[in-house]
Amino acid sequence: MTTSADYTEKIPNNVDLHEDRRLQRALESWQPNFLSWWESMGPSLPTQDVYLRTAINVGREGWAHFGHVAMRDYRWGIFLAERDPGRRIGFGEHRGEPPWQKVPGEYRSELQRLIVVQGDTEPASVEQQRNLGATAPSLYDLRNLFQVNVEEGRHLWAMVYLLHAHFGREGREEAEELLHRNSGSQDAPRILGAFNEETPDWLSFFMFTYFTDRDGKYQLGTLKESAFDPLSRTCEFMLKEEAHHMFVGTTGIDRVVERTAQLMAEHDADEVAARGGIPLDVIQKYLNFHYSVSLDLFGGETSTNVANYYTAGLKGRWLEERRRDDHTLTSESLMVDAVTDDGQIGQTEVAALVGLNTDLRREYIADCESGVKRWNRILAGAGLDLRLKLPHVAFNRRVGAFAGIEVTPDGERLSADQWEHRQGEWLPTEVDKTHVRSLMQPVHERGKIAAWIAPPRNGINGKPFDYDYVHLY
Ligand code: BYC
Repeated sequence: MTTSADYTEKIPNNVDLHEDRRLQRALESWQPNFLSWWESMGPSLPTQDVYLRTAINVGREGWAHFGHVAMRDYRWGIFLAERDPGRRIGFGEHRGEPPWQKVPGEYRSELQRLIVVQGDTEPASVEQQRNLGATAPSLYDLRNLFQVNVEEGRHLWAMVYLLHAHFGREGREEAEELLHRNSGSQDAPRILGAFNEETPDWLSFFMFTYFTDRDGKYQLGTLKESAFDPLSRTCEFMLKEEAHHMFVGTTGIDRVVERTAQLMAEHDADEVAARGGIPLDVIQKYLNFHYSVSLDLFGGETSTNVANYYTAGLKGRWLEERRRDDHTLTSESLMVDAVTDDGQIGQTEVAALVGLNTDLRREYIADCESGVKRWNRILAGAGLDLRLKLPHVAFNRRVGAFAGIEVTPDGERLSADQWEHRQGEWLPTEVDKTHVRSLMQPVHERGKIAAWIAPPRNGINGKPFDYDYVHLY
């Protein structure tokens, strides 16, 4: 295996695909199906070409090439991070043993399930973002959207490679299914909740890339620890690409908040909408929505699935090697969020193994706080007293311990009736969404930007903001 990609092949790869003709043929027969999915479910705005990065090397430096490419000619490829010959399994009952290069029979179905769930999210996000090009606030943003889209397409390739290479006929069938399920479909929806929600406007897109892509970061981080070495190495490289997706979300929300703060400081909080900005309370409602549906992506507060995954060595913890414990957790306990017997929100002590979804969700929440701090610094810098905040962990949850209760963003219990009447105070209403959508007028002119968002500080890859990032027809 080499670190650099072979681009002479039909499917660029660094896994010596040409040495396994059967696998190569199987993937080459999946390729046209992927391309026809991309044509029908991928970005709907026609473009001549886009200034995109393409992965060329999995090493630390110089891993990507930037240039204008027609999106249908993008070279989606298969790249695994370099193999570490000294690697040992870091947790669970196989701790200390060499990692597996093949799938052990006893863990086959669990591993396949994890890979399918991960793979399902990638094309789902492309489908959700399909129509955003038509309303991009600038060519810079348009290019970033397409960069995210092509890389989510590549992440699908990453999972499909594992399914084809290691899971035989069932794996090939699952790879087909990944192209047949669709976000929001009645008959064949995507597997996880957040991936069937709409991303109808750019505020949603930035919130999605901040909060939902960040779930991706944490889930990939746990799969990077996996004893199944090909999965670990795939996820390691995906995380590298993922960083840009979260950058798009973080700085996107920065720029929306900056523009709103500017309008509030110059005029009056009530005048933001009239002057073409997005009111801060609407930004807060979008944040509440995307954060809460992303919390659901971590599964239940307690889960026997996650205990089994960990013990078997399939899915570790975030930064497993930095944890100061025995990495098997058989005699540890953990406090997890729960609704107590008297109906109060509290905590309960459980075996650490079954609480691992909570452990990961907590890491994620701490990371989300850092974004809120940034955005509040922007508000403070504009001389404003108002602040954004993350809602309570039990707010608007549909999965886990809080699925059956309703609370305010401050964590106050509500009856179902009260929730029904008051949810519009905290989640985007039709009026809010219609207003945000009305602002989404495309700005496809070089160097120009929509009025509801501030321009970025820097362009991409050292290019200026007014670079011709996308050539439209
Ligand atoms: N919606 O035992 P539990 C990304 C299911 S994002 C619907 O508590 P577990 C990306 C669950 O599957 C990262 N169903 O859950 C971001 C289980 O069903 P089964 C994606 C849900 O198994 C942006 C049942 O409920 N990667 O990469 O401990 C753009 C009981 O649940 C949901 C992964 O998620 C939900 N929200 O944990 C592009 C990693 N939550 O098995 C890409 C792989 C739970 O009983 N997946 N359920 O039929 C996993 O590790 C786990 O499957 C989960 C759930 C963390 C998702």
